[in-house]
Amino acid sequence: MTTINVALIGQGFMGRSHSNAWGQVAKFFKPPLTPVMHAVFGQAEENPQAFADNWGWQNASTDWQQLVRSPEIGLVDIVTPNYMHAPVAKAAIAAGKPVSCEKPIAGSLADAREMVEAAKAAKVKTFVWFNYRRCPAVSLAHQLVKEGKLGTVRHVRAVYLQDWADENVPLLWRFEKEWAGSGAHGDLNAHIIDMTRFVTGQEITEVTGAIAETFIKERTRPDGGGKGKVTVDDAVLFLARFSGGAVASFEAARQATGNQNRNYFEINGAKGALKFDFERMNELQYYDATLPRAVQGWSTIMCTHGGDHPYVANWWPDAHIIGYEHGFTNEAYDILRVLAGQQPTVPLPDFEDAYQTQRVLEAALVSADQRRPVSLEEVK
Ligand code: NAI
Ligand code: SOE
Repeated sequence: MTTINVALIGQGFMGRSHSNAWGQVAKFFKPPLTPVMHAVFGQAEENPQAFADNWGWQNASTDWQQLVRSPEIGLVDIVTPNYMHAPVAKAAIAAGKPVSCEKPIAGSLADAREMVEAAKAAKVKTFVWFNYRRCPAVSLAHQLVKEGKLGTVRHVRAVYLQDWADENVPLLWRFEKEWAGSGAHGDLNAHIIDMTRFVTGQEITEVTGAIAETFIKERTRPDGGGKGKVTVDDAVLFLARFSGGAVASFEAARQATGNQNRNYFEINGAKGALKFDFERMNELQYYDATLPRAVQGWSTIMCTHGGDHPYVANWWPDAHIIGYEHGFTNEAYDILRVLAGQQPTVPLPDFEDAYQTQRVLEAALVSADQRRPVSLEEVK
């Protein structure tokens, strides 16, 4: 059996979801490489040994620099705050290791560019955890557009709305530019930019009309050191054009009361339309406009049939639905396939691909700041 030793860098929310994925993947899939949960990094005060014991990591470390250089490690998996993605990735790449990194690829466009260049120069494989591509319903949407079921795509409408960030939430790293790069924008718009690029198979060529707002300007420091300034957005909205001629709107928000995790897109083409809402993640809505008008209407596809829908054959029987964590396990499977020289089940974003999403994020910030349309050609 061929194995690969994984080092996980970080042990927060994504540390838990990735630990679950690496632990589950070989039980449900037959990956060409079997991951060994070799070591996890955490800060000393987080007690990495307890995390390792709970999740099945063989070793715990408080020194990520040493860990990513260790000759025993075959894949470095990064789940730290955004501004740590670049230093960890570059150190791992310098040591010749493949890297899988959480989204957004980096806190800034400059960091993202350096990561892409380092990976190209070292010829190492890279991956970015845009996990929602691996919801079977989103994978199916990608396939339907590719098969031409929508015809020419004319409208793309995407929102990622959450409501967790009221005044009582402390000044987490997510609210500081130094750590996060941006707020709801890099956190949530990154996902819907990636998903709509993936589903349409097109690139965004222009961003215009962007608005960024920070509603809650100060928050209590988690260490009890009084109030600190919020230096990122709470909400960013923008309009865009896709390379195939479609017009698009995007909205990310953290205080959109009533929307707990509404990751939603709607795509309207000349021959049909699609709707996806993560809060009903096993379903894809499809409208076939080639049917006689008398019988046209939205149909709800339960994306749980192993014969037709990606990944689900490895999970449960029809309509025994899957959840949030399965997207990560599906992604771990595809990472292992690519590392073994095989094709992923559906396209898997690498650093270069995630850099294109980062360019769109950057274009929207420039548009909001300078109140003007921004061509993606300007954003290198
Ligand atoms: P978190 O705050 O829960 O955990 C971050 C971890 O990074 C900490 O537990 C710690 O181990 C490490 N860390 C934090 N500060 C550090 C420092 N100063 N030095 C060294 N290590 C440090 O964050 P979360 O939610 O796990 O986010 C991590 C990354 O995953 C972010 O890039 C975020 O955007 C991404 N993310 C992606 C999601 C997805 O749906 N794909 C969902 C949630 C987060
Ligand atoms: C918090 O806003 C968060 O966990 C994001 O960081 C993720 O990327 C998103 O998928 C869910 O919400």
